[in-house]
Amino acid sequence: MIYKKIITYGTFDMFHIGHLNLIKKIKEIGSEVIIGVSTDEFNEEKGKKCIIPYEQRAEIVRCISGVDLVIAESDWDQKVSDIRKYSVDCFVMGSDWDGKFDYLQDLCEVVYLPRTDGISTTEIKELLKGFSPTFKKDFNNMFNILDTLRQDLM
Ligand code: C2G
Repeated sequence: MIYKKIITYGTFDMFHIGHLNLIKKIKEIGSEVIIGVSTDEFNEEKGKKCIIPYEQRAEIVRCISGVDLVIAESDWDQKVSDIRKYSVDCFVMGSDWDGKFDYLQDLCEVVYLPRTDGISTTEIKELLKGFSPTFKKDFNNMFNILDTLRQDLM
């Protein structure tokens, strides 16, 4: 292991393989893993509306093997005190945050790991919008019409 204690932060809404891949990569380089999960209120501040409430998002992350501690992330500025409080020697984020937390380099190593392409909570939400109840009803109606036409042609 390269680092004793690693900390990272995130919303982890609609938990997906991109989140898991990051946590797995963190586990490969750190003995102890602390994860700050953004509260619902902090997410509003980030301009994000969560689908899954904080308690459930935190519980999912807490139950991932290799995650040693989950803390609430309630504001942008708590990272400095968290790094000191937990004697963290490495702060990690996915590469979409590249450079954004370099100011923490005075306190610990700052590492940006490659994010997983092709998946994001935003994309999942967009996909789900397409499966609204009316969409399903319209799809079934269309399917029935096509089936009737097929039978007429037989
Ligand atoms: N991530 C990833 N690959 C994806 C999606 C996300 O590696 N396909 C990473 C992000 O780079 C981040 C972590 O997973 O490091 C959590 O992502 P989000 O839940 O989207 O968190 P975010 O909204 O970026 O909040 O103070 C930091 C913020 O709380 C980060």
